Amino acid sequence: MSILDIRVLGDPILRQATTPVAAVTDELRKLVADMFDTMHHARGIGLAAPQVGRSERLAVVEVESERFVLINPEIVSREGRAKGEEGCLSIPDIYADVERPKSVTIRALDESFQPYEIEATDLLARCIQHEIDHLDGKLFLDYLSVLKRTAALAKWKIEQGKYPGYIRRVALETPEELSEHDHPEEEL
Ligand code: K1U
Ligand code: ZN
Repeated sequence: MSILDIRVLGDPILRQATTPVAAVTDELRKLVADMFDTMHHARGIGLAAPQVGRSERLAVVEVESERFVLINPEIVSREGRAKGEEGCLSIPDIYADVERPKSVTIRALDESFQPYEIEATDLLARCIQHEIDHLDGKLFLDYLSVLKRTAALAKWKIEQGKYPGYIRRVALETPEELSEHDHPEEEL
């Protein structure tokens, strides 16, 4: 198992579109396992390939012990609207409410390259949409009002000094540093 470094806001890879996965190889299977390990270690509920410096259209999600490997995912339908708090492992310590569809149906391939479809709601739907956004070079900050985005970027300007080269070495973060990310002092 390997804990991968996480790219943070400012790394151009987070703004680039990804490339569809053509086949599942042993290397891809190892990447998926490492992404789950990295997500667990960083105490996240999702992680997309660009966040670990990769350009494949691939993400992992685990919400309430339900885990999904999303290869080449697409949203096929959306329903309702809901506001909820979001954070991002690539923008540590910044949290904000984001409005998105409450439920989505998605189609993707699993780790065995088998197609599946799921209908997700609430936090699972939010997390899946957040991860698919990563695969399209989009971040949750893009949904904020100019005022809230400006406040978030001002806070990030201070925070980003902790991440030289836009790299967050989660494997080296202390338990105290990891739990600091879990407790937002204030939401934007
Ligand atoms: O992709 C990522 O950056 C992971 C991100 C996923 C996510 C969290 C919350 C809403 C939508 C998507 C995280 O796991 S951030 C850390 C986290 O566990 C969390 C933060 C706020 C609310 C709930 C969970
Ligand atoms: Zn994110």
